[in-house]
Amino acid sequence: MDQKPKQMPKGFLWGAATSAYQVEGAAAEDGKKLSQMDVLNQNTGFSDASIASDHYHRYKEDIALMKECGFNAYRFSFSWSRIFPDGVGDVNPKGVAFYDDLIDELLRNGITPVPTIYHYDMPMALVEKYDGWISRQSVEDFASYGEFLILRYGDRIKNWLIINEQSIIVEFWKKKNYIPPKYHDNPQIKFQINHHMNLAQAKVSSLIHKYVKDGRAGSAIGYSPVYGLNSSPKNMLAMLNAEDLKNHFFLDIYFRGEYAPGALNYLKEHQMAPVIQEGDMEAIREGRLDFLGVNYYASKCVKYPDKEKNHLIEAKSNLTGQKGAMGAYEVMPDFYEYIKNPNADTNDWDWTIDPDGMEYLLRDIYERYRIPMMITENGIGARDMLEADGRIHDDYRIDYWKKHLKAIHRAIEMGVEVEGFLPWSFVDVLSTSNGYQKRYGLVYVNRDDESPKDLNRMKKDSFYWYQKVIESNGALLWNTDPFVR
Ligand code: BGP
Repeated sequence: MDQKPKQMPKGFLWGAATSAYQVEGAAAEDGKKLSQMDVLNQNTGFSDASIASDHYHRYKEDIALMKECGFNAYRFSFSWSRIFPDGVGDVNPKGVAFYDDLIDELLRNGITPVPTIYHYDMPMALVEKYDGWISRQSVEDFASYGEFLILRYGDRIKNWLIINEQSIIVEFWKKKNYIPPKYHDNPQIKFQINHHMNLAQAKVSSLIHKYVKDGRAGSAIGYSPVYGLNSSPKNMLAMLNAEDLKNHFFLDIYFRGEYAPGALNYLKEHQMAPVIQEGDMEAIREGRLDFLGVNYYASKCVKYPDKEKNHLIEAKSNLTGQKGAMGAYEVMPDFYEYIKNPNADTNDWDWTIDPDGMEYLLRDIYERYRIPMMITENGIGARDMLEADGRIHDDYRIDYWKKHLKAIHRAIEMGVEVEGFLPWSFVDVLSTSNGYQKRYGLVYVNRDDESPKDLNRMKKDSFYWYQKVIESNGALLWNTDPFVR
């Protein structure tokens, strides 16, 4: 038996993640104009994005906390409308200076910046001008925005995540995009948007390769391994169908420069395939990515659609946090139907808790594409309680991350290249569906949906635990002493 103590490989990136509209606040300050997310988050019944976690004003305090925790990396996203308030044209010097300062402060503290260029927040000006991603003009405008970032910050940033969670943008296309109502009944639009994003991402990837010395282009995919309900041949086929449309459909583009044929043909049969122009696939092939950021929260389970449900049904989130209150499970007719996995536990918002899924997906993706990966999101949303003594006892989060980190380590033992762990989230942020009711952070932000209160930062128990995990480069995960966790 190999008695070498278990830990993560040398040089492993340890940190956490956030995104601009969910953490920064200052949504209309210092020259920034609104993004589609700032607008979509108004009047939801939850908090909006105008203050969020006030990171725009508190980034130095936040970076000091990252350093205290031992981070050597941090994933954040640029806000397009802070840099270009109208999406194109005049640049906003104060916005550019904010990211200069943020990046320099990270570097001064020994923390490698891992930025995302686009995390759902298309400038509202471009939505008003030409319906945002629905127009092909978005490809050129995104490339200009990306080029600006690369030329400005490329001397300090090597690893670029270009687009966050294209798969989720397709699945929740009306929630992750401001879609004018006239398109709402046309599901082809979501695959057209996706095609434009594929082109935009490929262009920016080519620019990274052109301008950044040793630069690497990546993307953060929202990824769920799909399990079949059981060994019934039809259900196994449904599993393959869902893997094709929900996973290979994106990763085949990123790493092979082509659409997964099964998924594309299915979309053609159902009049949902994107319009692909001459030269598009060449551009996509040229812009293939170098690494993958994996956002993993939950696995999915499917069966072949029941007769009475065999029609297009779009996914809807659980908005109340009452287990079982899922809005709707997605159905693609004659292809698959999402269902609750009868063999796995869930959190209060019906997200499956499945650490084995982490090992499964890492090995599965590596088998298919042989690419390096980093975990760019992973975490558990919960209603954290601030106790009278100012502590937050989030044992469930420690347990969740401990199991997922062990699964990552197992995948590494099996030969998968995993370069880092940047879980969701660093401080509590505005949830995409549930405001501040659902929290993910290592650091509590003292606010709720009703009031921003004092926005003070408080370290949760998971912060102290993670600090020790990082210090030991993961070895602590295998410590069996009940007094050490
Ligand atoms: C991912 C997003 C993040 C984040 C997270 C948690 O899909 O990239 O932006 O919010 O999910 O989701 P939610 O906030 O909906 O609980």
